[in-house]
Amino acid sequence: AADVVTLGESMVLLQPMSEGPLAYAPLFTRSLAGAESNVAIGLSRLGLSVRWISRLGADPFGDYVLATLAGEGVDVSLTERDGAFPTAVYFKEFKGYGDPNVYYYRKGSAVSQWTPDRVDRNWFEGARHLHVTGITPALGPGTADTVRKAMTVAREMGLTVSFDPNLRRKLWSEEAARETLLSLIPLCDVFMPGLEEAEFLVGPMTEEAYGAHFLTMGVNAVVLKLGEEGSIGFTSLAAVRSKPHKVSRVIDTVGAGDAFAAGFLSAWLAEEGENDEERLGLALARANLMGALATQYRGDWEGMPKLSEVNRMLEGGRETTR
Ligand code: KDG
Repeated sequence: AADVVTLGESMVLLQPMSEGPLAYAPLFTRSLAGAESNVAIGLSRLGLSVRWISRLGADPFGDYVLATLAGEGVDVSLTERDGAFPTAVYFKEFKGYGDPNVYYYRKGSAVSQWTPDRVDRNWFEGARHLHVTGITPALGPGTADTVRKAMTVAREMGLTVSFDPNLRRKLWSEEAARETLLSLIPLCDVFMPGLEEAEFLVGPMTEEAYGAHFLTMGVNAVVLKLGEEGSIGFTSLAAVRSKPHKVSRVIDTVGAGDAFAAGFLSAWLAEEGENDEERLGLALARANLMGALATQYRGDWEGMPKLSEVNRMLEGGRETTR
């Protein structure tokens, strides 16, 4: 049985080998992207058993996505193939400064066809936790209700649920994003927005006020990601601020939030019996480290560490390299 279930769309990622306008990029490397599968890989490397639920085209790119995730030890056995709709594709454009631009080719993808009647109790059988993000609800006419149903069924079956709003402005209008994301918050136990996402959802507030606001929406833990400033977590009993893990240079921030989520959830689930302050502190420290390490590589997930590396780094140990 899986410890954690996650569901969402994964895409084939094509990254130019050179910086500069995508229009003139002649050569690409191929990899895998997708917020939820990034979390799945991160958790798997940290030693949890993870099931990833999705839909893929019955095409070679779908084969590639499945093979890559299976190779990372993620259970892909409940993912459906669809002969009528393709696996999605996505490009990054590196400008040489700041975050990359992204271009999605995912309208009409297999996941965009998801409808709530596909949600199956088998997905959650034997699992403890479901992780979802605000990307899936933006992908098609039935996908928001699919996520809503998945969260509801998972909770009925006794799983806890985490929700990362993962606002992707290229996928939907501001109004639709705000309304839908807000409506999903009361269905989760752990809500993990970035500071900008919190502001987008409920307007400008102090960090403490965001914590209090989302707790009153029915969430048990609020985890606010502060980027280079680290993170801060809130429950009704504790508020814990955690220092960032410093890195000397940032290569690519895409995927950092997913690594953060994997780090947080792995420790949060492991420390279930602990008091809130201790539990938040351990989970945030691991989350900050994972998020920082993910910025050191161009790909979303390739740089995610294994549990032994995480433990060594958190304990300040040295790495034997030769
Ligand atoms: O969080 C990283 C994701 O943004 C990336 O992997 C692609 O899933 C993706 C998306 O929809 O942006």
